[in-house]
Amino acid sequence: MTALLTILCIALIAIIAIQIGKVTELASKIRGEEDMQEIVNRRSANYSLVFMIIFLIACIISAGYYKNYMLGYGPHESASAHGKTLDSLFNTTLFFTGIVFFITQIALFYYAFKYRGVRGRKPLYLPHDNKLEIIWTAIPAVVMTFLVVGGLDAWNEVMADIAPDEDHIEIEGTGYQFAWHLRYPGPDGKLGTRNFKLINGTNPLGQDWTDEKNLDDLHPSEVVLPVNKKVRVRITARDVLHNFYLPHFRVKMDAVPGMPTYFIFTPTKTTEEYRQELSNYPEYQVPDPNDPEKMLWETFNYELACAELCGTGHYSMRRLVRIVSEEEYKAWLGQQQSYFLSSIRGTEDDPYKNELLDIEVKQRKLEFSDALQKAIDATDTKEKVLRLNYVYFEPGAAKLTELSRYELDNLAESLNKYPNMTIEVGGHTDNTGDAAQNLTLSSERARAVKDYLVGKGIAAARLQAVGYGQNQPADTNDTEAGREKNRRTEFKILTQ
Ligand SMILES: [Cu+2]
Repeated sequence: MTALLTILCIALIAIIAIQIGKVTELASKIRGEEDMQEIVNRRSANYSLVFMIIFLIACIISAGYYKNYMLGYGPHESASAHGKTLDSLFNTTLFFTGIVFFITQIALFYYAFKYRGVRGRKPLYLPHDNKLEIIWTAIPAVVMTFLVVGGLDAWNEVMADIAPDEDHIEIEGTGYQFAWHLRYPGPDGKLGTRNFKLINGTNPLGQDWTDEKNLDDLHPSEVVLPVNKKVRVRITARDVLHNFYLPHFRVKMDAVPGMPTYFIFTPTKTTEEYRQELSNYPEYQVPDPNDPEKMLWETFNYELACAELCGTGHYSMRRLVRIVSEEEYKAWLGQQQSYFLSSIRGTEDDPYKNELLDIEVKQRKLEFSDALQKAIDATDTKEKVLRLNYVYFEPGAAKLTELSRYELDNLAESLNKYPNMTIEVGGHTDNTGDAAQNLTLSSERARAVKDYLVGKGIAAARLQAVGYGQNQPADTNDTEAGREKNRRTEFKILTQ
């Protein structure tokens, strides 16, 4: 409807213009050509002055009207430390170019008015004027020098790399058609090496799994960063040119295939703080069209975009960015799974198939002490029984596998930590084979665990070894998964 009305208005204006033209033509025939020309000139000159005034006023009003939507003003002051420098640089430039803008617009229209065609007036021909040339070369040159020097200074400050030993987090963003693949270092704080030749369906970044630094790296789906902490973003691309753009932080850097770039910034406002800031402005106290239950300020999120038109799916490169407190960041980081452990471990790309990795040892240790703490705190005797998840035996024998020692060492350590604790080690089998043999095997296996612990210096009196055979299944014996659950070694806390 609006479009139709607009078209109708334009058509009407065109018709009016044509009619005026016709009337003018007719009038000129009656009054004489020259008289008429002068009247037209004066009228056009007046119109252009009116146009200039309306135009300049509209410029000022629209700037005021849209101020709170624009980056750099109102609630959109930079959310990063360096962003303030860039914003003030921008405002300085805007100040000088604004002055020039108004002077040139006013001069342009004023002179068009002043020197309109008047009968008998001779044009002045000005071939060259040294004074004028000097003025309009020297003034811009001086202003430009200040702007460029100031700009260079700001550039050097913003682009300075991390100093050695400076506290920071390093993350990585890799652009591809059409998303960002993010990578965070794991607990070691270091990103592992990459090699483009290793990129395949399961290794999207070409991480070299023989580099231990890669094993704990995370591939999160959103950018989460702690407030007031320096972040160095490594920026790479896998196919075409992309651009890593965080508008609210004034971070923008090309992602170039084959040429890693970087950007360093310090977020200074959490997402929540930014929302609170927005809530002070009436422009954001309106319902969000996408979620009418909430106000616009409540649904605000920082975002990562691609600022390079990189193909048809370019728009889908948007990612959410959350800035949180240090504690929230640590909690979030703790929930993220290492990409190697969750997607590569145990597959044919895993170069460590028959070893236990340091990170796994640490992870299992934590898992064990968490479970033990729960059992110690529990009042129900059923909850005092813990399964030794990583204790295995050679098939049909009571010989512990090599990798079982890690879990047993955790148990031995805990027994040392709680000197009054006594436990019963229980061996269990599934129901395949002879029941009597199963009972013997489970007793021998429980015994093997006890012997191992005694070997680690735990007093034998604190340990009882009992074989339960197939008599206490934990699950059904009808499925392979159930039987696997039934073949187990447990320990029960007797006293603590
Ligand atoms: Cu892109």
